[in-house]
Amino acid sequence: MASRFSAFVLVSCLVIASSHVHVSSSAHLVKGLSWSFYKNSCPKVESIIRKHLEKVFEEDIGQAAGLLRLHFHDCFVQGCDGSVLLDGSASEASEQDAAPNQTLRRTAFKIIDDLRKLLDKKCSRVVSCADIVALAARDSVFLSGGPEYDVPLGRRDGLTPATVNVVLENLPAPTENASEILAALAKKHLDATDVVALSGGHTIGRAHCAAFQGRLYPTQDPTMEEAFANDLKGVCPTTNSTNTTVLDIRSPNLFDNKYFVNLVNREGLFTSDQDLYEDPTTRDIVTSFAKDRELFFEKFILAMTKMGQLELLTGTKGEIRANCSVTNSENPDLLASVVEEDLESYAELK
Ligand code: HEM
Ligand SMILES: *[C@@H]1O[C@H](CO)[C@@H](O)[C@H](O)[C@H]1NC(C)=O
Ligand SMILES: *[C@@H]1O[C@H](CO)[C@@H](O)[C@H](O)[C@H]1NC(C)=O
Ligand SMILES: *[C@@H]1O[C@H](CO)[C@@H](O)[C@H](O)[C@H]1NC(C)=O
Ligand SMILES: *[C@@H]1O[C@H](CO)[C@@H](O)[C@H](O)[C@H]1NC(C)=O
Ligand SMILES: CC(=O)N[C@H]1CO[C@H](CO)[C@@H](O)[C@@H]1O
Repeated sequence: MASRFSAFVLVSCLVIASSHVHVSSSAHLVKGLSWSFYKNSCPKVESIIRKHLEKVFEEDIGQAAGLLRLHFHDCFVQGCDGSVLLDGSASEASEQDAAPNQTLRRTAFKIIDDLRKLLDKKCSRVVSCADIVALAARDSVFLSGGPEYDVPLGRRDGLTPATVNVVLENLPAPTENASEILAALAKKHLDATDVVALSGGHTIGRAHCAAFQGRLYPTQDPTMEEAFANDLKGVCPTTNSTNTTVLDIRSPNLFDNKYFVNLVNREGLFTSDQDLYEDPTTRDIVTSFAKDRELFFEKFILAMTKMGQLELLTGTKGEIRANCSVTNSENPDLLASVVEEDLESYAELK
């Protein structure tokens, strides 16, 4: 397949070359998705999102990691339907109240809301929150130095928040070993290459001590490189520490293949990371990505495209949410504007 990936560091990405990669002309698309979904209804959707995120990341490139993770959580729980964005109602615990979700960055939700408003101003309410999240994840990869690629669009927003149990069942834990991670992702029709490539998302971003302290206390995980383990003990001096550290010690803010180099050197942060190298099932894939950045990029794009099509709502299913954190039927502003419209037409009739 044609693979002209472009990797720009943030400073040089003002010049965006025409190097979009269609994953493959034969890539399987879920019915209802298309490469040019908003061509007529919101032709500038991608440049509006890209421009806004360039500004956001100039201030804080860490936000890119938050947005990439948001898309992963959205897709794994009830499919990529924007349900990760829904606020919990008082009566029912939602996706946002479940444990693995507690470390999603608040700012990521704010950025999606800001994009929602920007797009509504330019195009009226046609772009789904789920598509905004998918495009924001793609831009996060690209603007952090990763590959450029096209995202098929046409996702619709879900009507139901996920319960805590659904979240826990669907999101793997960082304490799991490779065979558990492989089994969890196989349920999503992702194979070993997809699992290793997607885990490469940990080439940017941060983690809280709680996610990996079990590898330090009470006994140190013997697979951990010694100096690396000592550094981590400095970050998390006790099991109660609320500190954070970077996921990729070699190049924390750059989307590259150094995450895999870390694994080969036994400097992976989570058990779920490091065990991809320890387990013979995935070791060769890790090594091949550590040696070949372009190969990683190619497989990452394929896996992201698969992940981005998990259990979608398309066509007339679901809705286009006016406010990404609340369904339209529960949106007080929408109810108010409907009332206003009704009053106006009533006035016209008189
Ligand atoms: C394979 C199973 C996975 C597990 C067990 C896992 C687990 C975690 C955990 C525990 C954190 C740290 C959260 C914190 O403490 O703040 C994290 C962060 C992150 N994950 Fe994953 N993850 C997985 C897959 C993925 C995938 C598929 C992606 C995207 C392609 C991804 C992207 C990220 C990013 C970018 C961060 C950093 C977030 C930030 O800086 O705010 N992860 N992950
Ligand atoms: C992975 O973890 C599961 C659950 O703790 C355990 O049963 C299994 O033996 C582990 N697999 C390997 C290869 O260590
Ligand atoms: C947090 O980690 C840094 C190193 O990244 C360390 O210097 C600092 O002491 C840690 N803070 C706490 C409260 O443990
Ligand atoms: C955690 O914090 C509590 C109270 O703040 C303290 O009593 C306990 O010793 C701490 N545990 C560890 C392992 O440091
Ligand atoms: C969206 O809904 C949330 C929750 O109801 C609310 O807090 C927020 O202000 C709303 N945002 C906008 C832009 O109306
Ligand atoms: C229970 C809880 O705190 N869940 C959080 C998950 O996602 C967002 C971002 O941090 C929070 O708003 C939720 O409160």
